[in-house]
Amino acid sequence: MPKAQVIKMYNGFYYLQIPEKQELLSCRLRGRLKRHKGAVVTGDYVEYELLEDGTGIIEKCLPRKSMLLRPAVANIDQVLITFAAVQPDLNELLLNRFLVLAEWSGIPEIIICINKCDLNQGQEELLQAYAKAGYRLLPVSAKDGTGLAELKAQLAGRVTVFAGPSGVGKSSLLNAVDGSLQLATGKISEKIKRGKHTTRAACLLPLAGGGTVVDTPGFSAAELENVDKGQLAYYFPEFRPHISQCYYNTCTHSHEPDCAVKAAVENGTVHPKRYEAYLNILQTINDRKKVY
Ligand SMILES: Nc1nc2c(ncn2[C@@H]2O[C@H](COP(=O)(O)OP(=O)(O)OP(=O)(O)O)[C@@H](O)[C@H]2O)c(=O)[nH]1
Ligand SMILES: [Mg+2]
Ligand SMILES: [Zn+2]
Repeated sequence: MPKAQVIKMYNGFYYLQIPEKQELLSCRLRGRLKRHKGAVVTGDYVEYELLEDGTGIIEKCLPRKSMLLRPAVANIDQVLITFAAVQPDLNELLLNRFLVLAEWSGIPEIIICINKCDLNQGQEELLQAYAKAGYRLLPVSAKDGTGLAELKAQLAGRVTVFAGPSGVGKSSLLNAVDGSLQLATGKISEKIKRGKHTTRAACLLPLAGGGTVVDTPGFSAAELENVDKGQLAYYFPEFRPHISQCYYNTCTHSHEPDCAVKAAVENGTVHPKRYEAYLNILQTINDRKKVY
């Protein structure tokens, strides 16, 4: 059976890139694959059959190298968590939640990209907590070109997902990196100061300079329904060296005495903002447990 990669999925259709063909092949899923959500997502390699009407049917999903849940994209090397310095304002709780989601997914490389630096360059102090946690920060501007050379170098030879809220400039950045992409972009709403969800589906795009990028629709929430509260601390990479030093091996690093994570916050090894984000997310997980 022939194999191909899912470049895009939209409205129940899956679009495959067929080697040597320009046009994408639009496919449906075989019935048994429809039964569980996420059986096939953008980025998956699949086996398919060609039908007489020129469309295809996906029979099987091949094993994945990696999988990001939101946006749902498989077989990626890195995720660029993209926010804007302003317009829309940087939402740090959402940033932290998204970092947890990416860590939980086991994406090998997680980078924080801050766009619209032409409008505000005073974000460095605010972002120190994340640099201290070990994340690479990329300040860029699709408008004046700041940081685009670094961004290009980071994208070369890899498969990268651009993820982040609507209106932060994911599509604009991709257009700035490779002018041949010509992705649609949309203005920020004057009234609600948010993006207008211009990009509607995650789509794999080959870059002129080598590498593949995935432009994705903006999101305004990061659901952590699969994150186990006992594992949460591991998704804060700078907490990891301390976790085994806590007195209780079931320590949740919140109210317990002799907690090595809290000690690391007190002695300045862990940034207090990240610890607060941890407590906040732990609380939402606890509340969720009570509901069910
Ligand atoms: N000043 C400034 N504006 C920018 C920059 N990058 C993008 N914009 C503007 O921000 C708005 C939103 O850009 P998009 O690229 O559509 O944002 P997006 O993240 O793709 O949004 P969705 O597709 O809705 O998720 C547009 O009006 C862009 O012109 C930048 O670096 N500086
Ligand atoms: Mg977009
Ligand atoms: Zn602890």
